Amino acid sequence: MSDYIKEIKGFQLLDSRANPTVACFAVTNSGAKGFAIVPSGASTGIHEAVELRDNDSKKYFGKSVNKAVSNVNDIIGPALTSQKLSDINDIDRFLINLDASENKSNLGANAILAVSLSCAKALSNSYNLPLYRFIGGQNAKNLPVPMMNILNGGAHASNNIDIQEFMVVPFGIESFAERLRAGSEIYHSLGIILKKKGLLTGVGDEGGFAPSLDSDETALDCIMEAIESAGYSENQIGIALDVASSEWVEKGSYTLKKRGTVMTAEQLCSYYENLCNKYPIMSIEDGVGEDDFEGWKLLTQRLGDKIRLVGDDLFVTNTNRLKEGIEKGIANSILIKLNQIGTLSETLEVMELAKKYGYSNIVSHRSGESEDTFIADLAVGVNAPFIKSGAPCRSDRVAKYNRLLIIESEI
Ligand code: 2PG
Ligand code: MG
Repeated sequence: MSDYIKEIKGFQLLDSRANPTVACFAVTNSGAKGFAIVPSGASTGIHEAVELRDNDSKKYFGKSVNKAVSNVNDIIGPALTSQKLSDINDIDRFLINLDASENKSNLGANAILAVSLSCAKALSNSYNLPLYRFIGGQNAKNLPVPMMNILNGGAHASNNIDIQEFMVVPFGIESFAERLRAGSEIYHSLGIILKKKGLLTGVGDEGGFAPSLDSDETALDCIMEAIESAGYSENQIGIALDVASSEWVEKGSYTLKKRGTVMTAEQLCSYYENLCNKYPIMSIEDGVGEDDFEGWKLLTQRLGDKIRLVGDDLFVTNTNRLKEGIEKGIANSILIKLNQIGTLSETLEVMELAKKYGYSNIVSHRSGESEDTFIADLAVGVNAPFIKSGAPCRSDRVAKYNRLLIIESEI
């Protein structure tokens, strides 16, 4: 008889922002173990699966997750282990049915995901397989190109920059190790440049520098200078932006809060077109708001055949949302975040759908992270072309990149 999940134990741990998060330890009948810590977002999409928080203002400013942890220990654990399940798809289906809500609001997507991921790891250990092989079998062979967020703004930093993420993308470099080296050298060069200009080199939530600057375009100028001074060219390094514009939506238009600029979707599209003409931008994420389908149509018409238009808050790793997007012909790439949907199987399902319709999959961390490296194996398991895991700085971000270095040496 194949191995099955015998034991589940949930914990409340801390994430990289000193906020509580759910972790889970799973053990199989043969004694194979798996452990997972779930991440948490700051600029979350309104259509994401529900992250259960206690809202008890006396603890962790309302952010404790004791209820989600007790859902793991008192409800999910006893129910799941009595089933003796040995297949991750069956486990995830069981979890979805046990919760029985549309958006995992009963048990909490954080509780469910901790169980799903720890069970996947325990089962892969039981088969003696690296996680990426457990996920992708013999097909898993490509290392992703990292999108490294070296300058932080928006909801991830307390500077005056409205765009949330400025990422360098070493698309023209062969190995993962050399891509990471490029990211690290550009990151250090940027630090030196900012220091020379008398600017602050403290970092934001994802490890990128978080200086206050004259304009968001000045951030791009500094990054271009850093790429050049580190000795790289536009044939090797592109730029990706996550503008996270759902954060700007206000009364039918967009207010870039930090500078107080108000724009329509049409003006935003022109703004991006100008940026694309001036800088080697290869990708823009959440260029317009999560429910602004007209804006998305316009953006896709104007830039869809030139660069990647990535739906994060737009698609929230949800098959139904992606289907709707495909029907409407909007965007051409999808950001993949396990905790937006809440199980591994549903995440793999949406990635399969994206692949089928020519949307690129970009596996992503959250701004609140931990030492958990699941997304590195996920990216390799499905041969995702890109992974976004912050700057090559701070252990919560670097852990994923280091895991990819190890996988590269194995493959
Ligand atoms: C994003 C993410 C990760 P958050 O918007 O893409 O970079 O941020 O986890 O805060 O939603
Ligand atoms: Mg985003």
